[in-house]
Amino acid sequence: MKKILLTCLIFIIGVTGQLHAQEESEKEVKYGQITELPRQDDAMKKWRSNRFGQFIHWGLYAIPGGVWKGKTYEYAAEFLKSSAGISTATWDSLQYQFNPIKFNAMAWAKMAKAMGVKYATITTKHHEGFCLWPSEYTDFDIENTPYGKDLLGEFIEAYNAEGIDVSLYYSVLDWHHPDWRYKLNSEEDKEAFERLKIFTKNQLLELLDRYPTVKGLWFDGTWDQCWKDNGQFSYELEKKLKEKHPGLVVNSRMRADEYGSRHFDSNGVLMGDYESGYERRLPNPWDIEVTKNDWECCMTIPENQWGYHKDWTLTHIKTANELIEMLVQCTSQNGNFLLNFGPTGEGDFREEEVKLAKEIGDWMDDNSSAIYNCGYAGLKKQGWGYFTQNNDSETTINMVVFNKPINGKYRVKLNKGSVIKKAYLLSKPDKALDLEEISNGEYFIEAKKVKTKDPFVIIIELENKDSKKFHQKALT
Ligand code: FHN
Repeated sequence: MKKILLTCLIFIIGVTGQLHAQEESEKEVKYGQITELPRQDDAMKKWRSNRFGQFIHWGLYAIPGGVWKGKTYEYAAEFLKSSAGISTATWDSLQYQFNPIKFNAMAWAKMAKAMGVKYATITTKHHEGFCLWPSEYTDFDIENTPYGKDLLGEFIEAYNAEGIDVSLYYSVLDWHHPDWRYKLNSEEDKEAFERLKIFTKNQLLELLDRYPTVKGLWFDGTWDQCWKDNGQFSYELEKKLKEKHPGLVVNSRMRADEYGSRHFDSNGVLMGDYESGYERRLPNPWDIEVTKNDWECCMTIPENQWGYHKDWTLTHIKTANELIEMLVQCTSQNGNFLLNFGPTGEGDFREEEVKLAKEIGDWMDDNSSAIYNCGYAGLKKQGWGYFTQNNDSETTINMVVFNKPINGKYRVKLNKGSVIKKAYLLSKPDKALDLEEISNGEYFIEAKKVKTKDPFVIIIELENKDSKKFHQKALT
């Protein structure tokens, strides 16, 4: 009897201690998450079903393209101003050279459509501070260039005409603006930054006023202490923007809470509407935790070039199949894939980008049913590739294959109780593949005669409703 009492006492002390520790670690966060996640409104469901987007980094940095006074700087071309130690006055004078005579918004939009993207995110203003739209809050904008016209408006109209949603990238960090401060070390700094905050808010409201069809805002340049010290401001700004533009989708980079915690608040709660920390990297493909939130990976084709760089021989250039695998992995883990293109100063794309867009588009033509409106299938990833599942189906599962097993037999471990009715190649729906049941819900699917050297899709149709919902609240 004494032993039981002692055990109970130890248990109670342990649990109380844990609860106390948890309460201790939980902070009171006033300026954290605004919208309960995952959002289930139509705008977010459309964002989620899009899966594949085109990122466009375009600004004055496209003119020198990583080369200054005959010297090539290997770092990211949009950072040439700092890489080459160029004065703001000299850099800003590039504005008077910006005349992208080859820019054809409709041609860009048709290339994007053929590639298979459902959305595009374009830099309205990168860190240099130059605005691709005629802003009433600065002369450092497209209106004061030889081009002169509303380039951003042309882009949005052309992409929307092709059925592609447009989101706007906006850098809070602004090298041009005299009131930008990295840290607020003095009263003067604080007064200056208050002016910068008003400027930022005015420009964002201006963008939403001018371009009512945009679907989202993609914030960047929010890593400095000045912004981290302004959690209440970014909280109230997100609320204001969302009140003004119902359905607006905002990335997690916009926010810091009142303790300076970014992306996730000080209690680990995601801010914004989706996590946008996966930049030029992907999660572990076996990671299930990541499937619980909406998220997006933004990716460059070279190792680290967002803006146009004249020399692409400096690093590895990703192949179409590498990029397709990243898109499929994102989809398999409930994420979106935003692939970056850096147009030249004249307004066209380098031939490598055009070629990749075509190759990816050719694959999407045959296989996009495993991408659009698809997500995590609630199944453990296997060595041959990735499972995806259409959010509107519980009995059809996609297997996107990147690694053919030497015996031509694909092991699939479904949820207990799942029974395969039939399996077939997406490219040959009338030819059922041989099945061998290994155990409850585990099978070999035999596909020995697949000749293609590209990734391909096997479709599994189940007898019964799939039980993926047991794993997680579906993000549909
Ligand atoms: O410094 C920028 C960079 O130029 C690029 O815009 C990327 C895109 O995610 N964001 C910043 C680096 O994190």
